[in-house]
Amino acid sequence: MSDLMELVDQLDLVVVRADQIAPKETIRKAAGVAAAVRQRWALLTDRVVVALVGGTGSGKSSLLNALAGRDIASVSAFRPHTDEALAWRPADDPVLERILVDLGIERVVDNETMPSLAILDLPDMDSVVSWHRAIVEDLLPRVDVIVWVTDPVKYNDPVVHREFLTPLVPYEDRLVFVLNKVDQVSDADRDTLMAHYREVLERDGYREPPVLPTAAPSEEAARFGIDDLARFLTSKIDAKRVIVDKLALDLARTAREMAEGLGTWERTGLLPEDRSGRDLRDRVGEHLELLRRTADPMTARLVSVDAVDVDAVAEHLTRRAELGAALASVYVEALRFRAERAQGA
Ligand SMILES: Nc1nc2c(ncn2[C@@H]2O[C@H](COP(=O)(O)OP(=O)(O)OP(=O)(O)O)[C@@H](O)[C@H]2O)c(=O)[nH]1
Ligand SMILES: [Mg+2]
Repeated sequence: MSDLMELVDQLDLVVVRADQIAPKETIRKAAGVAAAVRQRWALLTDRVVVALVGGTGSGKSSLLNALAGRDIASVSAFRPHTDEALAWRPADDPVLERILVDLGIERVVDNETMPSLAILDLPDMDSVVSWHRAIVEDLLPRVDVIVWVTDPVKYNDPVVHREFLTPLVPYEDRLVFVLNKVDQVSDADRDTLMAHYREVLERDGYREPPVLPTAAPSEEAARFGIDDLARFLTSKIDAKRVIVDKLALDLARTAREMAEGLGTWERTGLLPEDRSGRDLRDRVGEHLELLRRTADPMTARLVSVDAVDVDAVAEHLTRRAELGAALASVYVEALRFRAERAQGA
């Protein structure tokens, strides 16, 4: 199972070689993903980090309290409320402790009932408070599983589906959908809403999305579906499979984005492996000559014979194309790795 780490090594190599070729921000981002994949892979056990994510007031903190069976997260009728991530996690678990440190989570409460899970209560993802949103945007790509919490009023919000849920479709195995506050609707309406929510998610692109109804109000007697949610999280999630699949997809997407940023994703006539077999240096020279003849006076001056070092341009393009080829290989191999594992190979 070391193939994925070989791909991380390849991405790291590209990152090192991309200096002066790719924009600094692209390099920084790819290096960050490579490091995160390596870190999570090194701590691959049956431990899972699950995050409660959703709009303000959907009941994330209330759900965490209901799962814990005691008040560990602050709940409020005022919006937005939670302003820092809180982890409910087993004490004395060095693996989870390390993962939470890597995620930068400082507030923790002991979980005595779910030995393999750390459940995070996060601030709202649609916040008017910019740093709430920043916290969620930072953690969302890095946690293992996302419990997407919504309620009977907001589950069909087109902005949320467009901006948050549709882009997460490739990661569908990491997502569980919770329709909270179902105590506010009749049993018949609950079934209709659940069916409609599934339909909306399928329209987004999700295949068979798991949707669970819950009620987590402050009165314990009125709670509903909490045991089912706990059972789903503890027994329906195949930790290693979900995590490895996510890491492979992280790598593939990063490689592709970087190649697109370099302009090598779609082939240009200036790639060294051009079918004509002619020397790249000649082709660069011809390209510049064409520009000189056809360009407006300003551009023509920029590519004048004296100003352009054809060898340097050819070398730059060669290096760029080599990086592009390496990135394409990381992309293809990461997806192949993913597909083979999905088939149980
Ligand atoms: N009736 C009912 N009320 C709920 C339920 N879940 C939460 N609430 C209430 O909804 C309000 C918001 O709950 P919170 O748990 O603070 O919501 P949150 O998603 O953590 O909100 P932020 O921290 O602002 O993102 C509180 O007044 C809760 O008591 C539920 O299932 N049913
Ligand atoms: Mg909250």
